[in-house]
Amino acid sequence: MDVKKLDQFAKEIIVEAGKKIRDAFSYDIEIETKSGANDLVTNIDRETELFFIEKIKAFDSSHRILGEEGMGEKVESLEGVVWIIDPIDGTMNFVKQHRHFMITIGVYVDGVGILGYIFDVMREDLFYAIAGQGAWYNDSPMRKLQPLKIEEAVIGINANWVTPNNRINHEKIIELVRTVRGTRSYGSAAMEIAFVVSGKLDAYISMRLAPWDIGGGVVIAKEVGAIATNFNGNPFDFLTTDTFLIANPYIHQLILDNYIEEKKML
Ligand code: 2AM
Ligand code: CA
Repeated sequence: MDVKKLDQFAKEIIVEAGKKIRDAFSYDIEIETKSGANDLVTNIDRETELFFIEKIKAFDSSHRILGEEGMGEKVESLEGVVWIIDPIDGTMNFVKQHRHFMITIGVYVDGVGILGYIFDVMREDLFYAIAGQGAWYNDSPMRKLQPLKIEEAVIGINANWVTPNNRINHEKIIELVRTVRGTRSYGSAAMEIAFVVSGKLDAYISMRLAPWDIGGGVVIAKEVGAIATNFNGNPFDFLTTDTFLIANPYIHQLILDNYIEEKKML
């Protein structure tokens, strides 16, 4: 497989899709809810996913597409070449803020990530990696993550988890928030992952992510030495939703051991 050519093609369609999404702000965006009132989808999410499917199938019809909006074929295994796509990650930001939403794509061959992309559509900023060759922020190579202490860390976490909830022990999260230098919450998992791999955040914690939220990000993570696991310290399960912690390698285990205590689901 010609990875360079595939990378070139992926970048072209991501940039083109980004332009289409920015142009959509001049038209009507139709907003619907999915699993609940805060789970949004728009016609633009669907149109963007279809755009990717058409382009990829024309490039190589044997490639399969696992997209959040489910417009590709049903993907139940990661055999062969699979593109894991979130056409808009952070749909609430897209609808409400008109910024801070990402296109994110991971290309997997027999379950192994070979290309990863996170594209900030409004800033036209691209974080990407080619497995084994390194990671880049636009044209600049990204550095390996450097040692740091937990007290110096800035972490991404949703404020919900600092309040009593049935997923994790919030008292431990309060301790974590008091220990670190600062917290942020951006509303796009892919954006928070892009920030961790480029050292703008030192960890990001989420109770429930889907394969398309992280498929691109974990490929980039590997190249810069960021560690990405579920709360058990195991690799994320790509065929379902899972808990997720991505962090600077110097604090990943420490966060898991000291601050994350999952509650048993009834
Ligand atoms: P989305 O905007 O593509 O749905 C914070 O809301 C982050 O979690 C966003 O990146 C969002 O992606 C993702 N997210 C929202 N609801 C989710 C769900 N039910 N399962 C997995 N990820 C979800
Ligand atoms: Ca999405």
